[in-house]
Amino acid sequence: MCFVQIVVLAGGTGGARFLRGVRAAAPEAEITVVVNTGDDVTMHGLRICPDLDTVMYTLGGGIDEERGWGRAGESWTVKAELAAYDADPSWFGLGDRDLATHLIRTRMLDAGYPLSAVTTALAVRWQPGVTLIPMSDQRVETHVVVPDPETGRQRAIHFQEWWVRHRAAPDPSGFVQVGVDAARPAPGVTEAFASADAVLLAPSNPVVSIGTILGVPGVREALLGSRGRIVGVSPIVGGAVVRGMADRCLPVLGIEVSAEGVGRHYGARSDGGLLDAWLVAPDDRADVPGVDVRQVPLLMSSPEATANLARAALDAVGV
Ligand code: FO1
Repeated sequence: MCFVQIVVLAGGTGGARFLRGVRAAAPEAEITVVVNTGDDVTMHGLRICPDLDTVMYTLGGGIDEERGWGRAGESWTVKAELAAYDADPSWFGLGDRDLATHLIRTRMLDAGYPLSAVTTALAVRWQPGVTLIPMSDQRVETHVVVPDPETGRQRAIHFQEWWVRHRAAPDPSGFVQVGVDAARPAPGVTEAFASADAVLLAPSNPVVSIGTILGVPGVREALLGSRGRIVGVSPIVGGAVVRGMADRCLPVLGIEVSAEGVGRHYGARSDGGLLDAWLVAPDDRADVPGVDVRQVPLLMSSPEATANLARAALDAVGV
C-alpha cells in the first residue's frame, strides 16, 4: 500500500510545532521536511543549525517548550565557563546538552560527511517520525544589512547576531543569503517534491525561512513541478506575527504585514506563484486572486488545535 507523501517547507519554532500537527493529522503519511539552513552559524568552532535542531528536538520530544529552541532540562555550565574566559560571542546561548549535537555535527562535517548525512545520523537518536532534509548541503547563511551604530553606514551582520544579540532592533535594509548562488538542493529534495501528493508551506518566516529555502537554485522549480497541490499557512494573524520577527522582515521586501500581503507575495500557482490554497485566521480576510483562501483557526495553542490546523491544510489540497 503506498502511503500519502507529504512535503513540508519549514523554518524554526513555528514550523516545528506545525509539523507535530501534520504528524498527528496524517499518522500514516510519509512526511519529508525541507528545512531552512540560512540561520546556520559557526560559533566557538562549532557548526550550529538552529532550524534543523529545533525541528529534530521538537518532533523527537527534546525541545524546551517555553523557549521554543534548545533542549529541555538544559544547563549552561559551558556557556558560563566560556564567558569567564571572555570568549566571544557570549550573547548566544549554547546549552550543555545542545553542545553534544553541535560537537557531533561538527566532527562529522569535518570528516567530510555532507549536512544531509549528518542530519540523518543525528535523527537516529531522536526518531522524529519524519524525514529531515536540509535545503542544501552547501552552506547558505542569511546576513542582515543594518546601519552601523557608529558610522551609520550600511553593513551586513549574521542573522543570529541581528536576531539574538540585537533582538532584531537595528532596522534591516536587506537580507543577503551568502553562498546561495553556489548552492543546490540537498539529495532527496527534488525527489520528494516529484513524488509529493501535497506540499505544505509551514507558518514560518516568509522571508528568512521559506524565502531562503525557495532561493536555493532548483528548489522552486522542483516545488512547482510536484503533482501535489501546494497550500500555505499564514504566519500573520490579525496583522501581527504570532512569534518571531517576520514583521521586521516583510517590509524590507515591500510585503504588507498581513495574511493577504503574504498570500499575494507567495502568489497563485496558476499565475506563476506558489499557492493553490492559503489558510488565514477566521477574522482575517485575504483576497489572493487565483488561490483558494480558507479561514481556519491558526493558533497552535494545543496539540488538538495544531492537528486541526494541519488537517485543514491537508483538506485544502485534497489529501
Ligand atoms: N535564540 C535566542 O533568542 N537566544 C539564544 O541565545 C539562542 C541560542 C540558540 C542556540 C542554538 C539554537 O539551535 C538556537 C538558538 N536560538 C537562540 C534560537 C535561534 O536564534 C532561532 O531558532 C532561529 O535561528 C530563528 O528561527
